Amino acid sequence: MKIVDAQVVVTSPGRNFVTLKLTTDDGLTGLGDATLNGRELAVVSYLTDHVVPLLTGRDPHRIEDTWQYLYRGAYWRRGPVTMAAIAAVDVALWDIKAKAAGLPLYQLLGGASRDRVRAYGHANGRDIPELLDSVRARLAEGYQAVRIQSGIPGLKAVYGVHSTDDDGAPVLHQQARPLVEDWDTDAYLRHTPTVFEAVRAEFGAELPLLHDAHHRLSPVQAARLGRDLEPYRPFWLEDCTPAENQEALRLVRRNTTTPLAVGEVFNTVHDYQTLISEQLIDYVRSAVTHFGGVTPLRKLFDYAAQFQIRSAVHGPEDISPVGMAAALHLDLAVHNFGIQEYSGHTPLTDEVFRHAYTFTDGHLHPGEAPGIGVELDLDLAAAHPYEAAYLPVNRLQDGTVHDW
Ligand code: GCO
Ligand code: MG
Repeated sequence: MKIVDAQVVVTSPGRNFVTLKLTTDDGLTGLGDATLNGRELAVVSYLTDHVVPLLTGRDPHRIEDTWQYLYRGAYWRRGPVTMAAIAAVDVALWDIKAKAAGLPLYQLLGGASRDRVRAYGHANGRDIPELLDSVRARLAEGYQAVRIQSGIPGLKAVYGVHSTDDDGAPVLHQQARPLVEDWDTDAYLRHTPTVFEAVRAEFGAELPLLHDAHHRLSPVQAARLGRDLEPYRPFWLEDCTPAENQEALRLVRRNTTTPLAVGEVFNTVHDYQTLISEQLIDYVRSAVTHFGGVTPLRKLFDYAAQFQIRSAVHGPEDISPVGMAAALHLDLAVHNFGIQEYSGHTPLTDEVFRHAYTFTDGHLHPGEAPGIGVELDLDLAAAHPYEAAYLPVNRLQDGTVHDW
């Protein structure tokens, strides 16, 4: 078999998605997600100008070889743009291989290690009562684990919470110029334990509660938050510090038993080396889409398993249904699965990307369709072209730029 065509598709059915579609001389097709939120066109160029010309004529079955060829062959390794491009090729090749075998991808990864995959959803509110309503809504949808994010008194717009303008109208996060959010770490550290206290008081001790600090804290601030949350038994504290400084997690780890989850901005196993080998974290959270695909993420999970660290594939709305499907096949197959982030996509997105995966009673399943189980409607995709959109930026109240 040979790859005869490679097409890069950009579509915006509500938000931008970049998809690679490979076609073989046998007429098989494979899809891979290459979406890098806010920097989409950089990956489009990487793929179109530098990867697609190398793909035609290659044997699609040689997944490991193609991965190494693109990773080592470029000399300039790693980084989100490179690894999103390689991920798209890798997933598209797995899709083709599984279709050629007539099997859902998880069967090629060793088969199912569980019957279904537990997901967590996002609950957020501008204040605690609004957050409690949001948790209620997630539970009504069937979720059995919830990430909680709350607005902070005195701050107008913070991560994970729908922002409002001065008249109280909602402000979109994705804008043609970055929205400026505001931040005050002391106010956040004071407020967050009260948020957990209120949610526990309303929903009891058993509901798994997660929280994302989105890389905003210093090591000592993160250690304090971890300690202050301990009475409420969080499922995890996510991205508490800017984790490219892996050593920072040592101080956090020494000072709290709150489980730690890290990795949505990581691209290779090297970003995790200290974190895993010193057992400084509990969950690895990279996305298939930003980590070079199924091939390296499977290796990461197997490495992490030796240290009792579990998987938690990053699954925000900016991972397309193609990236989500790939994640679910891995989730079902690996032994050390932890949890899967999932907040679903808009109905229009689900029409552009028709998928076999399902969400029932708070759990996902990748479905039994051969391959990853996603079909791309090219006409509908073309009817919703790219729209420039940036992620927000963050400033302290004196105007200093802070981690978003
Ligand atoms: C998460 C993430 C996302 C990121 C987003 C950036 O935990 O889901 O923090 O919300 O902010 O993926 O593009
Ligand atoms: Mg996060």
